[in-house]
Amino acid sequence: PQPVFLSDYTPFGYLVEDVHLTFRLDPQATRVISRIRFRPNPDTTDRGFFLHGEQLRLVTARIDGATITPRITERGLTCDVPDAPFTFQAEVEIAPAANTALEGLYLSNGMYCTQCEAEGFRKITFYPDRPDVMSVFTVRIEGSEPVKLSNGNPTAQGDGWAEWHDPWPKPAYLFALVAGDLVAHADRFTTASGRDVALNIWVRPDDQGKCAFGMEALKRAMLWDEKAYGREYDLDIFNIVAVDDFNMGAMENKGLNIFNSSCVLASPDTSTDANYERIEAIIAHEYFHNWTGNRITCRDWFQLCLKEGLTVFRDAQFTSDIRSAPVKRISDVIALRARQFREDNGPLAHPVRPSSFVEINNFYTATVYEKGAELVGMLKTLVGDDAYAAALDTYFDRHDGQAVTIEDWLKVFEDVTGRDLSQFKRWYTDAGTPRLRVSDAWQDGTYTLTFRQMTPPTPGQPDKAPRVIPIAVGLLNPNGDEVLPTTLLEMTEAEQSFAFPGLATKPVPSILRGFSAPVILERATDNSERAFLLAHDTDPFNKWEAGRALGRDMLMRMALTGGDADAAYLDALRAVLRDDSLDPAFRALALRPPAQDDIAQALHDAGHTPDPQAIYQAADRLGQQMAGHMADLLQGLYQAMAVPGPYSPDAEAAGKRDLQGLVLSLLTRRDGGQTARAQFAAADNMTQQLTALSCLMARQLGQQESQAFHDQWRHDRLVMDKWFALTVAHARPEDAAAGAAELAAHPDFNIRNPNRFRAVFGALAGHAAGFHHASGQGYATLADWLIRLDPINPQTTARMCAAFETWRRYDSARQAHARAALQRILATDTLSRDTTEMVSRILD
Ligand code: B3K
Ligand code: ZN
Repeated sequence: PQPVFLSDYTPFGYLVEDVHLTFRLDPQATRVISRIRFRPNPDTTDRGFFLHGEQLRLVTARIDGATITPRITERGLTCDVPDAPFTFQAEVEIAPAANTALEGLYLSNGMYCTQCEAEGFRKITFYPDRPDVMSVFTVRIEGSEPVKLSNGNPTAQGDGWAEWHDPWPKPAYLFALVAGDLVAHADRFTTASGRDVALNIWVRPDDQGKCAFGMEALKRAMLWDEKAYGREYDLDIFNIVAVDDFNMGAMENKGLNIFNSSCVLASPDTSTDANYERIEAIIAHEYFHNWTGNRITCRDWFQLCLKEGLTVFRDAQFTSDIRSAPVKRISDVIALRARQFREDNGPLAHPVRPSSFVEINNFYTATVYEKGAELVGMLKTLVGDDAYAAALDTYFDRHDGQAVTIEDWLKVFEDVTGRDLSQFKRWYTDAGTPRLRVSDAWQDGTYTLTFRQMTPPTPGQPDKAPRVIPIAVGLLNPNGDEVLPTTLLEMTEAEQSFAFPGLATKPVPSILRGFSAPVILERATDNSERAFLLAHDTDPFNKWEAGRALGRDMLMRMALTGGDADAAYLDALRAVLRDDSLDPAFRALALRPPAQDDIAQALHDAGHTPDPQAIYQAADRLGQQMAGHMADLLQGLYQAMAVPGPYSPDAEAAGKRDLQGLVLSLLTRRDGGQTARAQFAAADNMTQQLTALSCLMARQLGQQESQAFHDQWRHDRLVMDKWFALTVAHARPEDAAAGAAELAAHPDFNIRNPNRFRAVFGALAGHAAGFHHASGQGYATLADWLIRLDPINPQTTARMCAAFETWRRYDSARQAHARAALQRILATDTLSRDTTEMVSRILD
């Protein structure tokens, strides 16, 4: 398959005045009747007329009423058109029931729904399916389903039909249709300017009791966007629909957001604290897209980060505002390192704005989303809060209703601040995580920090020029007092020094506070300085980071030598654990050691070949030694973190339960599972039930509880996903692959449901010692199942191939197993374009 290049962009030769669509719903043979008014685009002289269309059976096509016989290929349709405004009409037939790829119009549990981003609309009808073609849609749905929804406002309905009109011009990727036997959890919201908006969360009747939290989250998000960004909602109705079979989390279709049911349905007895927080964030994220994505959209798919990076940044601000800002920042950096740094350091590395792709669905990545959000955060840090606010106001004013580029975005900041952002733009165009090496000097009362930046080569980009890096720094006196509060250093050279004169004693530096740039900080430092920062840093992120670095280096050493944990480290953790002035959620983050995959990456970066089994054992030893070192504190803390009263998912209660769960995992290493069993039996909420089960299973003590859990929840799909995932996650390394394969034979396993597939095989991929087991069984088993899934659902298959992206870190025997598995996937007959691209890049 041929790649598409950013540099080849040309506008479409025609503008679309408006679109009328009629759907006659039928599982095997839905008719889609379109009437599209085109006129020549004055901005171009290119008059080639091509409409995308895939897997469509054309029944009739007309231009200005006259039947035509267009030329049709696998990718779309061409025909001769007048050099003047004209109307194109088509009737096509599609088969939603046969659509297992979950892209276009498909059926999920008898309910019709759509997913069009990025290029799914072309599986619904012939259309210029590109984001820079924006138009006004009117939709008529005919069918016996009691509820029929589309974008915009409802305009008319009768027996067996409903009509919708969306007044806001939009690209086809934001089109949506839903029809089924649904019930609404309804509410209302009045916007700042007094618009009364009807809000609905549509679900299957059984799920009606799981909507209240999502609705509250939606209203919080609507209010927040008015206050923080001055953005109001712009239709009379906002609908959310929960769908069980969905390739990702959710989709921001105009006025009709469609959600994976796991990202909207919540109840105390079936959802964990983490689920609640994620639901709140995703509802906010999709809602925020109404302005950053929908009103202002992307000119082409290379600009995906324009909407995704900005919207992730906005949802993170929202979560920080309504929960704990330091906890949110720390959690986001943990995720960034685990997913984006890993991606940036392997064969799938690509710029935040890629310059070519084969299948755009393969670029909905941690780099585009999470690193994209970091770039927005760095811009804000560099220009300051007020200029950021002014720039966003200008962006909304200047580009409302347009499909724009990263150049347009940066130009807004340049115009508002007078800054030249050409060097900053490298963050968008150059892949790779910069390494920032720091050294210091102390002379005559002046402390000097010297930084060197270096970005390693990434696929297609051997050499990297220096970037502008905002480095937030503070200085502490050896007694713990802050002598320099957080100060921003702006690094622009490959190597640069910053002097701090007039100090009485040599300070201790706290560098990259708040993680002010997505870089890897390299600094030769000793553990006593880290322990000092863990105890004294006033910046919560760097306080956590100091402990993290200690834990990482120690685990690396333990994995390499088979040795024990440092007593000094255990003492430092003990001090954090008992420090009641610290937020319990922060304490839990500080006590949780780095993930095994992070240790593997760190060992690889340090020039070692990581041994997943040795890392697994080191992590286990550390847990055992932590439990021993803190044994006398555990029962007391376990009791102290109990949250009285009925369950509430608020941040404070969730933080206590998180710390309590961590304490329980240590306690379970000492009391044979007694406390965990009691908690499992008494739990009145999923967080505590699942935590208890997880603690037991981690010690291979939970067979009975696992069975009881299974029997209790076997009729709840979302809870069963947790059970499937936990069963694999807690398998012994040597059993993980076989365990996953065995679960795939469970009567409730369903390869067509992405949540269930991810529960089992995502958990295998996430089981570092199991997936990378020396036998090669982890690789072989995942390959077996990806080969099976590919013809059913290429998107989810391709995404899960990223499990293999770290294969070159390991020893030659493991590499041979991984290569064989990857080559076996690639050799599969009629492998999808999506998976072909991913596996080829990984093997390259
Ligand atoms: N924009 C969608 C993602 C679409 C993914 C297409 N493969 C959800 C989001 O980012 O909000
Ligand atoms: Zn998004």
